[in-house]
Amino acid sequence: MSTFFQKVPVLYNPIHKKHHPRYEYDRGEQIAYQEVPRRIESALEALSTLPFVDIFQNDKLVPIDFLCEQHDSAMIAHIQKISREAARTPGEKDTYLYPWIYPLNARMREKLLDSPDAAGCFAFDLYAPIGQHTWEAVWQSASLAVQSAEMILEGQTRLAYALCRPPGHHAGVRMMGGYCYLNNAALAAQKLLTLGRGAILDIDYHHGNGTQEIFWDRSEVMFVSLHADPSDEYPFFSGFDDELGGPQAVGTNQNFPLPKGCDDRLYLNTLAKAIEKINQYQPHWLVLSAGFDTISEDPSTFFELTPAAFPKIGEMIRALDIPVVVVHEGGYAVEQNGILSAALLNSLYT
Ligand code: SP5
Ligand code: ZN
Repeated sequence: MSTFFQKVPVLYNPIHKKHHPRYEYDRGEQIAYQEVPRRIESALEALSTLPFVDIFQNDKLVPIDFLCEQHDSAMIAHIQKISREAARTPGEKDTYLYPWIYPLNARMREKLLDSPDAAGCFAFDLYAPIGQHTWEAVWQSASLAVQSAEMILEGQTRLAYALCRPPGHHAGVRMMGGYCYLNNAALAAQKLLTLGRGAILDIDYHHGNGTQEIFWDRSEVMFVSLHADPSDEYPFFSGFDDELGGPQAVGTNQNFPLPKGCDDRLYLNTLAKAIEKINQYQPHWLVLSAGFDTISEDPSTFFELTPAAFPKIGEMIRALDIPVVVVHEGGYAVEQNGILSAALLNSLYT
């Protein structure tokens, strides 16, 4: 093995900056879009200062066919089509098309897909608008996760970090929302299945409903998530502790809902239980859906974690002693993305 790869690869591509919607809607009120480019630039800067890190600008794009193994091809075609449509929209040059009509059954969708206002097809909320550069950003974001997995398959490293933006864990087989379009973690996991069974651990504040859906009835991937209790937090419809997997995969889905106000102590005690579940499953690899919106400073969430929790989270995951792909998810206290991702990666490595 070349000395080149003894460092930890951090995969990045600047195309994400071209995807920057201006607005989101907080119970109908227009506010600034929270999922901003600076989040990933902050993480890039902080990770660059770690002595064991090599930044790779990845330009490879994963084949569309590979994306279609986890996502409905109609949704992939839809994101591409609406991006092209946004580019052609007259008026302001950087238009984002937002859901208007939500089709709730197949017939509604079929008709709406052919309409001039199809942006709501596949959307479950208003958080995933599509602009002229959204498709290229989304495709590259997914590609960063898959290429990170590929580096592990090639034996170049046992730890890699994908600086994905847009994030992915709310995106399902045929649904988008929560700033997510394609499920980066699920796509990395699909690649890693070459090594045998594996686990996805999701530490974002919000339940990874998309990832859960994709692996719901697949026993070869265990999905374990710690998140705010969906009975009073987004996404509200999934993330309850009785969601254990489909008939072919009972027990390979494990949710750990936590109350608002959750502190380091409760969080780390719960993480120990989650990691015990993963250990019992005996996975050959782990994808970590790394969200940083659990921190007390986060403007849109209600946990009370301190930065000191993150090195502990990393140590506990490192003890699994399996290859890890870290996939960047949420985190809206913008500069905390740098501080916390560096603390996490440092503890996963050291
Ligand atoms: C990937 C990810 O973390 N997605 C989260 C999407 C849901 N965000 C909902 C935020 C609602 C809170 N409104 C912001 C209030 C600003 N003070
Ligand atoms: Zn989140």
